Amino acid sequence: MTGVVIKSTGSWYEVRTDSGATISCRLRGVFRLDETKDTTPLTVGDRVTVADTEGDWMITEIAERQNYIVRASPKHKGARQILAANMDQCLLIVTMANPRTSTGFIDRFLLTAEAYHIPVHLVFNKQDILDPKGLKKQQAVTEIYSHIGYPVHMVSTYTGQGISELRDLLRHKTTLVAGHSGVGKSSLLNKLDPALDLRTTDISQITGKGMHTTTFAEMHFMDFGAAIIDTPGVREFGLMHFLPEQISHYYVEMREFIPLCKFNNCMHDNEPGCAVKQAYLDGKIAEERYINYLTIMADYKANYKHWEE
Ligand SMILES: Nc1nc2c(ncn2[C@@H]2O[C@H](COP(=O)(O)OP(=O)(O)O)[C@@H](O)[C@H]2O)c(=O)[nH]1
Ligand SMILES: [Mg+2]
Ligand SMILES: [Zn+2]
Repeated sequence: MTGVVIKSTGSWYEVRTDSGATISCRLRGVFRLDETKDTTPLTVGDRVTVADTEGDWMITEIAERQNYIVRASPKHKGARQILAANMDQCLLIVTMANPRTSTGFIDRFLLTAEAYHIPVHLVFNKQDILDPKGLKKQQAVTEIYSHIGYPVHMVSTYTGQGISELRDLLRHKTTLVAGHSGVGKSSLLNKLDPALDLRTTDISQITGKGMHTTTFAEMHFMDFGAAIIDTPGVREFGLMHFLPEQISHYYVEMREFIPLCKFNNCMHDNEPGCAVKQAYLDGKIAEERYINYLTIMADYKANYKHWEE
């Protein structure tokens, strides 16, 4: 029988079979001996084959992944944790207020998703609380992203704005839902399908750092025919395994200019003859995106040696 891993708690895995049953499985011992630096050989979204062995369900085969996302393992230095696999797309939920998502966070997320070949839609939640100033800021931010090809959606789980369009976007697909704590991910999923009944956290109790109400990634099936992966830990998502000079290639609007730089190892900072910086100076690359790029670069430069350990 085949199915998909919908939850992993370490030694047990919940698998939803293709016939729609949910079963608890163990992983056959041999898979634990793998030579990668992954902390777990199996992740939510993995396609598996299961067999009934002496009354226990065993996972006997893992299909090759179409794609996956990783983060640095919070527990084991130098190891990586695969957060999810086999996604068709990703929804990054952001808010312009209460809490405000920074474009720096959005840009880090987008470049990582580019590297893993996962299309991203930006969902701006909490439309109901934006004052005129907030709306103006949102207008500026959404223009930056839609201009470079990322679809943007304005929604409110309170008023229902944009919810039916989101259902159309998710139907018949597997979608990773990401975003900081407090932006309304759980509320949004409940709004899309109230039967999910996920726990939400009152905004006044959200303290910021280290605040996660979801401990393990989990796949949910919605009544209108959508599979959703809800995952914690996007704060650290993807901050590894890239070399600083790769980053600009994952900045979609920089790609056309990179080959025009004078030096082929150009980092697009202060090198002479840099076509990317020139594009920014000419207004062809948004200032906020370029500034964030420099910050992200500096960060990677400071850290990448550590990832190679
Ligand atoms: N004003 C407003 N608040 C929202 C909206 N969606 C969610 N919230 C609130 O935001 C807080 C965090 O929601 P939650 O779904 O737990 O966020 P999560 O941490 O991303 O899963 C809760 O207090 C929700 O009631 C919205 O569309 N508008
Ligand atoms: Mg939540
Ligand atoms: Zn350059």
